Amino acid sequence: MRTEATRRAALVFSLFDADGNGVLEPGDFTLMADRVAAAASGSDQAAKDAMRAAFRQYWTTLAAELDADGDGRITLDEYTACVLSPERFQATVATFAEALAALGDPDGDGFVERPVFMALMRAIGFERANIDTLFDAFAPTPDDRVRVETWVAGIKDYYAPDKAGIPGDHLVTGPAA
Ligand SMILES: [Ca+2]
Ligand SMILES: [Ca+2]
Repeated sequence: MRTEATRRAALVFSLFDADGNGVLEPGDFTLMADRVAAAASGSDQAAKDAMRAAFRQYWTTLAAELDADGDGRITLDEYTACVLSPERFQATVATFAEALAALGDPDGDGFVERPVFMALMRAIGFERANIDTLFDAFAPTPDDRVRVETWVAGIKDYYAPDKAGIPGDHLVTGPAA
C-alpha cells in the first residue's frame, strides 16, 4: 500500500463526511448528492438521478464491505480498509466515476469544460487551486476541455492503492493537507 493512496482516501473521507461529525453515514451521501446536483446546473434529471444512485451505491458498498464493527457508521479506520482491498470497491468506484463524469458533460460531446469541472469538484469540497492543477494535469485541449474518459480514469486511479504520482495526487496537496 502506498502512502499516497492512504492520503487520497483520507481526503475523500473528510469530504464525504458532509455533515462533519467524523463518521460516514447514509445522510452524508444524501447531503453530498444534493450539493453535487445543485452544481450540475446544465445536466438533465436522468444524469442527476444516476449520480444520486451512484452515491447510494457507494454508501451501500461501504456499509456492506467496510463496516467492520457493524454499527452502521464508517470510521476513518474502517474507510481506509478500502485502500487495502480495492477489489471489494472497484465496481462501485467505476459506477461512481462514470456518473460523476457524465455530469461534467451535459451536452454529451465527450468533453468536460473547466468551469463545469470546477463547479462539480467544488461541490464535493476539493480546494479550488488543487482542482485547477488537477485539470491541467489532465492535459486539456487548446480550448480548455478534457475528455470524459480521462476524468473517469483519473477517478479510478485516485482509488487505486498502487498508484502514486498521478494527477489525483494534486488534490491532496496544498493548505488543506
Ligand atoms: Ca458524517
Ligand atoms: Ca463502523
